[in-house]
Amino acid sequence: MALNFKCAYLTLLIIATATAVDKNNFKTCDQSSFCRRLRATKDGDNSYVLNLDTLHVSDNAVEAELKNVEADASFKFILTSLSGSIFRVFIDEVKPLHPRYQVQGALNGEPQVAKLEVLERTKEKVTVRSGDNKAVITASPIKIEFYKNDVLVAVVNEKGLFSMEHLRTKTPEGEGDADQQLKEDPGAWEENFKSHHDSKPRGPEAIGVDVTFPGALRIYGLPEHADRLALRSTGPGGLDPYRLYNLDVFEYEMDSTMAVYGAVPVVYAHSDKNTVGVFWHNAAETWVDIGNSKDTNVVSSIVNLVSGHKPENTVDAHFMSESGVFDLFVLMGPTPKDAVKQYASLTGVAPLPQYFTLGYHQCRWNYNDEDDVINVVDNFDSNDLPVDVMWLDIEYTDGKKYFTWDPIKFAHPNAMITNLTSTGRKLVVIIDPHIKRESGYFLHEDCLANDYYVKNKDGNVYEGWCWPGSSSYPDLLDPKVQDYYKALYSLDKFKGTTSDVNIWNDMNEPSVFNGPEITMPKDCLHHGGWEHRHIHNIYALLYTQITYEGLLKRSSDRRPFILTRGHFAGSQRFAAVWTGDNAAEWSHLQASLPMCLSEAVGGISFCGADIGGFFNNPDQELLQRWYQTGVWLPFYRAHAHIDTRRREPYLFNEDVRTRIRNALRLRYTLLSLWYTLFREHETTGEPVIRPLFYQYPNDPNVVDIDNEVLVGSSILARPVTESGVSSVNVYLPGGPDEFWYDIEDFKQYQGTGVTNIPVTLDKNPAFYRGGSIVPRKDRPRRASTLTHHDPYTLYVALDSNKSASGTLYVDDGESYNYRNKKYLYLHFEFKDNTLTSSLIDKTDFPTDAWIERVVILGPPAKITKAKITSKSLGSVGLETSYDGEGRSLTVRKPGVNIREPFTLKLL
Ligand code: NBV
Repeated sequence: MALNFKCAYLTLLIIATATAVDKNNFKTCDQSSFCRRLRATKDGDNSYVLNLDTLHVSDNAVEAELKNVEADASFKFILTSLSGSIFRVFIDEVKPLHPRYQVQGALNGEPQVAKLEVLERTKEKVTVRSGDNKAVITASPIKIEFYKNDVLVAVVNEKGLFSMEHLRTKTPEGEGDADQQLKEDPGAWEENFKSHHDSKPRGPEAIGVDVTFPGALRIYGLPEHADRLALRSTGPGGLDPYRLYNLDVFEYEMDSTMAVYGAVPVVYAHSDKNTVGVFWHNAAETWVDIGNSKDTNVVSSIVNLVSGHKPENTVDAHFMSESGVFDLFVLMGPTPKDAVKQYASLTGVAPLPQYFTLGYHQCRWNYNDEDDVINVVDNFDSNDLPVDVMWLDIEYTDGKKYFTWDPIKFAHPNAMITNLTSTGRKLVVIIDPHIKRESGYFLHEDCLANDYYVKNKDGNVYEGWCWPGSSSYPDLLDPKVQDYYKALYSLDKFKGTTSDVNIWNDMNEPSVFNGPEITMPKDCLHHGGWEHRHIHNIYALLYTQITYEGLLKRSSDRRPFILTRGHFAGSQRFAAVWTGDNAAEWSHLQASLPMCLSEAVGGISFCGADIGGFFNNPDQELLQRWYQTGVWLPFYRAHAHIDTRRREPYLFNEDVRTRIRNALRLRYTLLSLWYTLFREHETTGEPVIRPLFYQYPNDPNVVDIDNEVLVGSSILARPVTESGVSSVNVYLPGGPDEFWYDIEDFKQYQGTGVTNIPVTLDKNPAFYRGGSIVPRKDRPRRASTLTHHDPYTLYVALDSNKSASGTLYVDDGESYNYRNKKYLYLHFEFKDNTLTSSLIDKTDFPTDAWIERVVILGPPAKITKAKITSKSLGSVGLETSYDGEGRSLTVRKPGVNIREPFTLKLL
């Protein structure tokens, strides 16, 4: 056993220091029997027919029997109208041999239904309407067309790729089975991959369907992939389908459709006229083929160019899952904002995080001991580098036994934490799901004694290899396990911790070093008799939900902070995500933007990438650029592999240190903007960071741009992610009337497209949008927790009408008091040379924070002074001054507490 463990560990270290993914460890579609089968379905080859004689209409839904006429299998079809412009199509077998799995936990409660009426009904078709949405259901073969304002926007099963393999009993040689493909597929009833055997006790049970989006130019979504934001065309002979199967992929490769740690099965098909989304609610292994007519019609586009005829572009997605019921949501848009909000209405939003979580996080595998942790913070302080959070990776534990501390290196966790928190900092520690099978380890003993572990196919406790050696895994589907596990976070159980300790959930795909594709065998068994294959993609979701509820139980008035690697639709309700084990390479820095933008439209705004790159050592240029780029992603954490050189920013020469300090300071000046955006995300579902297509949906030129990121709607950043460049092209959207102001020198640009911006190592282009008001805290501090009473500077970036508006959200930054109206939500408006501040909600929050400056960009000419009027100040004259080039006008010391509504007039 010990020898085995050593071997596994050594293999892992070898893999861990390799430079490229070992593709042999992971399946291609061709190596997966169900993907092969469904992908081979021929267009139009469809034997599924709705029996409209059985149609039943209710206030919100239509139901009918669906038949596979070749196989004589019966299904129940339900189309429901949901509030907020969403349709749901649900199909299950009428009398399945075994129940088919319906996903738990991704939806944020049962969706609200909406009224639906039948407009027309014939033998072949039923047309239903809900608001300005229409669905036309054709019976033979089944097809559903979706119309927004009478424009066709999506068709389910246009190509006839719908397939739902009904559960069946195995007969010798597939005798009597009408499905030829199944008869011929050697992997249908059991399957091998490398040395792994999948016993498939229920046999084939795959489902698939195509959705076509007429008129769409691009399709986005399906995080997580290390790929561009706009999904590329895949197909037999070309790229493998985008794969959604949470996997621990070492040194994942760029520009790839391979699965990595997370799986969010939502897509948005977008054109400059319309956006429509599809959420494929399925927790099993899923592959999605993408088609875009722009990639396939090369010949016809040449012909069309000559003839002057421009056919409509079309994209399509072919969803293929190994098991489960058919449960598909159509998000009717019509704008990206609508569709993303519709998705949020189904799967939920991220609750407002604690303020400090938006500051800078310092991590490494590993900080060696308690002194190391404290020294790092001291060094940050003595170098004037802000940091909010220190992180501990797996080596803090006693022999990789989670919920314990190394008795020598971390013998006094309480003292260490007190030391840390006395400087305003927090701690995050890692907790992984694999449990060391060591007698005497309380967690293992409890799980064994209470039958809490996942079982193998024979019903015995499943054993796999992970960091601690031989390990077993909690069966998260079992409510008893959930309760038990939640309680582990209480302060009397997880000794040495305090309410200032937050949690990092890693390896929760789950990662199993000796398992098929480094994960759990699909025929492992969970509570309720479900096989792992049915629930694989929600294991991480359940794990973080338990952590979240555990932390809430532990400290009921602190908003939990959790970082998770594995994730699924709905994970945003519990945790932030990061892009896992990236590498210190420029391509990985570049990928951090599309990867997080894709997560953001997939509902998961709180995303970041390891600053510096996890594997290998970044050179100084890359490291600096990474710190500068990370400023613009919601989660800002540096992290490094155990084999890398130490790279805390204070270890570099003064030039490098200064640039990193400037990046960190810039981030800290903008924390109130990030915080306001997170609050607005919680109330509206709008993503905190946004791709250009989201904010400028009518501009067809932005559909492929994914090296720029919008922070809310007010800042556009185009980080420098290339080495050795002296200028970068920035696409500034919005047209000639949209102004953009460089955030450093306030130079004004028009939104007329590509602009070349000179850069140095100190410069990372970012712009305020004219028309926005951005509140900042410009006084440098050591940690965000020390800034609560600091004054604000309002940056008022004027649009072409010389007006602007913005918001600011303020509360105590940590508790739930904000849910009892203890907050301030302010609206700022500038027009007719007057800035006003008012409360949006009738709430209050005591604060000493005041406004120390107003900086107006693109200011009116000839202003000589200003006057502020408020209840407590009365009317007070203020000094103003233009900067040298007249790009900005500063109003000094308005001095008003932000709680107070005021009017500030330029004179
Ligand atoms: O816990 C060690 C690492 C962690 O530092 C990293 O961030 C995770 O993504 N963990 C993976 C385990 C294995 C890394 C090779």
